[in-house]
Amino acid sequence: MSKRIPVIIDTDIGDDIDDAFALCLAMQSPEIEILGVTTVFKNSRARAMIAKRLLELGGHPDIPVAAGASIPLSNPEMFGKPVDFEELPKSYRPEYETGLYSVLTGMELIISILENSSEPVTVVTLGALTNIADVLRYRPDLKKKIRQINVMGGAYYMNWTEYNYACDPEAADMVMCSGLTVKAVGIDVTLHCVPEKKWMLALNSHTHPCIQMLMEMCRMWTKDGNVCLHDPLALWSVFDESVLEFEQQIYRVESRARFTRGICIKLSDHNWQMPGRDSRLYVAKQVDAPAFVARCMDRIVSMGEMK
Ligand SMILES: [Ca+2]
Repeated sequence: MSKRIPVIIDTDIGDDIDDAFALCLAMQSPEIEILGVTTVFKNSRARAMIAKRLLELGGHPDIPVAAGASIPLSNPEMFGKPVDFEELPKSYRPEYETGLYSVLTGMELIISILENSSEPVTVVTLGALTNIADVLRYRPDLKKKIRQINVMGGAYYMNWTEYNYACDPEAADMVMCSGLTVKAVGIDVTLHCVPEKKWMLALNSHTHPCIQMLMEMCRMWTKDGNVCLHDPLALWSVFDESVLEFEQQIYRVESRARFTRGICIKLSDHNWQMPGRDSRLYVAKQVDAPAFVARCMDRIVSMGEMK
């Protein structure tokens, strides 16, 4: 098989369950090599513990995990309310503590991986973009070591302030303006990616310890068992764009307004006179949700099977 794509996964695992699904999908995807996992937003230490435990149970104790920025660049409140940056994630349990995560910060781990990689690395962001913005601020010379950034974040075709961008609008805007190739899947497409009940039943009766932890986390997050595969779609887009239609556009993330901090504004239109063809931002316009959900869930339920 062809060479694997080196990736760093930056995640706010521990609240919405889709990050844990994305990590399981990553472990089940031979197209990629996970060089490291970093965590972001609010209690990033607890998030690192969760990620480390899930990777261990999935058979990858060797993948380094580092706790990244808990606090955004400049965002003391979200949706008009203050944020408790030390709050534990909803699907955290003390049993997940292994103590084996990296002594480096998230930013340091990303820098170290980029410095030591012989080829450009793909960064996949599944939460606020604070860690990546910090890397770009402190080590702009390492841009050349980033192949592209695959982002779950934003809403591009509907009027909605998406959560990851609302967590840290300044960081999201910095990544948009970085000049790096950014492939963004927004919530307007990921909302369509809901697994049918048969997949959840298969996971509920699964015997693999990693899947059992995934479902334990799932029950702590949602009472009704509803899951939406936002983050797994961003991960999937790293190695297979056939289920997506991307559009080259210019967007900026609003950071100065009172009610719309974190909202995406399209600038590649006739008013702003910025042609999208000059942009290196590609936003997902369509997804073949049935095809993606089936392929993604098939990989996750196959965990532990002999290949
Ligand atoms: Ca996430």
